[in-house]
Amino acid sequence: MDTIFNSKQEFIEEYREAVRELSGKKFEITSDIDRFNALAGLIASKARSVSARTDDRFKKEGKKRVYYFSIEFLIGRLLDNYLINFGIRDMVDEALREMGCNLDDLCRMEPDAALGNGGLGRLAACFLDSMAHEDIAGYGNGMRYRYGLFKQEIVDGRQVEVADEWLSRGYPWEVRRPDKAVRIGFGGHVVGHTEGDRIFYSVEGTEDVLAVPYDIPVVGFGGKTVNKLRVWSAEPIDEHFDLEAFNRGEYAMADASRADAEAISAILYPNDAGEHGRLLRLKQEYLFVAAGIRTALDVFRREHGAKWELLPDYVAIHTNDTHPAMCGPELMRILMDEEKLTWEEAWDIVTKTISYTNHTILPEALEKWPIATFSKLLPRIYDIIDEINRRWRDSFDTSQEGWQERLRKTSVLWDGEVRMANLSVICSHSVNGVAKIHTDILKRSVLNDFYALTPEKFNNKTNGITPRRFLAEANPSYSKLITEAIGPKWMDDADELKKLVEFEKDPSFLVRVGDSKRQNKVRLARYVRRETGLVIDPDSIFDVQVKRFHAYKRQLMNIMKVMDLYNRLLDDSSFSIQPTTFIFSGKAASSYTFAKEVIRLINSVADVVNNDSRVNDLMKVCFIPNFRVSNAQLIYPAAEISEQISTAGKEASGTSNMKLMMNGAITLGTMDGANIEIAQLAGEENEKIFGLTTPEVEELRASGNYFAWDVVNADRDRLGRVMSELTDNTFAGLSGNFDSIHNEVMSNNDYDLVLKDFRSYVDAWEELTSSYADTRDWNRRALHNTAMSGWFSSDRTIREYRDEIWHA
Ligand code: 6GP
Repeated sequence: MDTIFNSKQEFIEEYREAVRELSGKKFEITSDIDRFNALAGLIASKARSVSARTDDRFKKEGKKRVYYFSIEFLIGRLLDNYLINFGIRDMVDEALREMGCNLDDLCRMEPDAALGNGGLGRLAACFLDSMAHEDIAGYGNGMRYRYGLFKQEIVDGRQVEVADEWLSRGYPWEVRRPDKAVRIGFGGHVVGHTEGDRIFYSVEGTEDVLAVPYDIPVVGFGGKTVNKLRVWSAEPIDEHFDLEAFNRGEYAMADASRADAEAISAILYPNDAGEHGRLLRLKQEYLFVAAGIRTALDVFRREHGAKWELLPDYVAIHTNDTHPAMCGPELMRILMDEEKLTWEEAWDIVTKTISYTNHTILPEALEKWPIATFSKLLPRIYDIIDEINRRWRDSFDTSQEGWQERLRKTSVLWDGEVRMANLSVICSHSVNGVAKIHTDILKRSVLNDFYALTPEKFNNKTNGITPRRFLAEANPSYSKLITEAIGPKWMDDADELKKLVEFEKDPSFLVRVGDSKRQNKVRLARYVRRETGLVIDPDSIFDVQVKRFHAYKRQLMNIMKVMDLYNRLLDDSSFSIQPTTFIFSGKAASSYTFAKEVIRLINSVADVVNNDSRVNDLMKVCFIPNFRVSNAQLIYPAAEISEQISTAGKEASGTSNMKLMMNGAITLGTMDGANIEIAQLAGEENEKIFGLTTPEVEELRASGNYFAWDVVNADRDRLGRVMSELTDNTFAGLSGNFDSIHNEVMSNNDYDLVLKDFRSYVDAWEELTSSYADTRDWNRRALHNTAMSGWFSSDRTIREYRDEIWHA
């Protein structure tokens, strides 16, 4: 472990000085926000000097550089994480206490940078952590949104979206690099210039904006490697400020070009899937792609000169989903139009450099853009895509049967649209899914025509999570216990967690596992009380489903289970349950009506159940508003049941399932996404699996023999009753009934199979919770889950990317 302070005393002196420099005041009279900004600023400046050293070392070693292109990086707060990764958390904690302040309070001052929606964005952030830990020269390339993902408030049970002004109190981690700004052209027309026997193209008459980078350090655990996340902000090119308009009092008009340019990086689109057709989104995609490619090529040229044929040996460009799909055509454009390579030379380089990860099979998430919009905004990029598509078509062996159908499915241009997933596959040497079953589904169905043509491109990389943030930082009491048992190496190598298996036989250790869980439940209960006023009982089971709201994730099925249990408790005096707190948290895309109605239903059920003294000692329903990285870190450690209940075949991987497992929660789940690998590793006897499997779902759909009404009618007393309660005022007190949900489910013949899986789900829940009374065995299973979770470290995932895709 390299250290950035030689002693506590040295830290205290430097920190005092930093506070004074920033605020002009003596430490004792400064506010927490000044203290936070000074502390983060000090750590950031140390991180930048290590970063400079890291960079020199990489240069000397001739390391291959990996650029991870992602339109989202859901990094959350950094201070605590970086103190842990530098190995100075305890020292700083102690020093601050001596100085009369509290580290946790300062950490809470940090804005929770929400530059992402959910799974895809958080995965990118975990990957940055692991790339630095694995000493890979890995750089994030993304967008600096002025407003992060909206804040969620709950009013009368409804989600209300509020702008997230995360930059309003400054952001001490970033450094603006105007010297590295890149001019980005939109619109205009393509002009050809003849030089000898070749024609070269340029675009004239573009409207340009400036992409200005901000660098955020990425501190790897151990403190030896510090990489960078570079995020781009859009600004006007010159100060087109119209002084005359200003003097006339037309202030908005005077600064119109600034507003137009800045709009590009103003907001993060709040959909985790399926936001297309918006011009501004397309501008975002091109801006961070073109600017990021420029950075990568500048660095390469500095180190290796213009020997472009060496690019694939020294640069890997990874595209996180299809949002950076223009990396291929943009790199082609520069290599041909500026560096004068031929198409064939450039194409060879491009396809050896770029790789692609798919994150979802939902058809609405496979990005498509209208050709008319696309070609107008990016005429040269469009021409290149057109040529890629033409050559793709020409490569087809028309003597093979079925080639027309295959061409239709794999074309980039079809039906007046640009299909970004097909572009991504064609431009890449590697295509991967994010869990075994997901990759199989890509091969077998979503991308099966590509798989038939180039099976060697396809590979699986099961997702992972960083144990530094999601165990060491989020769960200090458990981490301490683990370290006492097996030593601290697990933070470096999560496989070490396996050594915990031995302790499953140690009753006193299991008691301490339970104690730590209880501490975390108390901590969460305090947070819930502070945020919502609701009192929850830390001695009840904490049953947790936290993630984006989406029909296929079936939060609806979960709350219907709660309604069913409530009905039975009221009706049947012989029926009882293990006392449980049903915890939900998550956001819905602002335009996703159904998902928002489910949020309203959960809050409406909570309103009834939590105010009914007949059941309150047995159940409470708790919706935690504004799910984000910081409160997720309080929720995972407190969870005992991990609800992973998506319709089989729909969740590509899931990552909250891994975070919850690592924190000792038992999975109640379907055989979907990474749940399958979790069950394999931990053993099905240590989880609770239920519901239709993927083949069963596919068979049922194909049979045409599924009728939702039959399922409801066959279970009138329970399921039928729950369905009626959506519309009969039982839960209408807060803000009305739920005809919307009833209609959506019935009119789509239960598309997500909520009704179909309902009974097996409730039965599974009852079986699982009835085993809670055996505290010792529950704690053993919890510990076993932690012990077997090491494989889900993103360090393992990243090593696989490094060895099998990036060859870095
Ligand atoms: C998500 C998937 O839904 C989730 O299953 C997976 O764990 C996660 O990506 C990370 O791979 N997908 C997205 O967030 C998304 O926006 C376009 O897909």
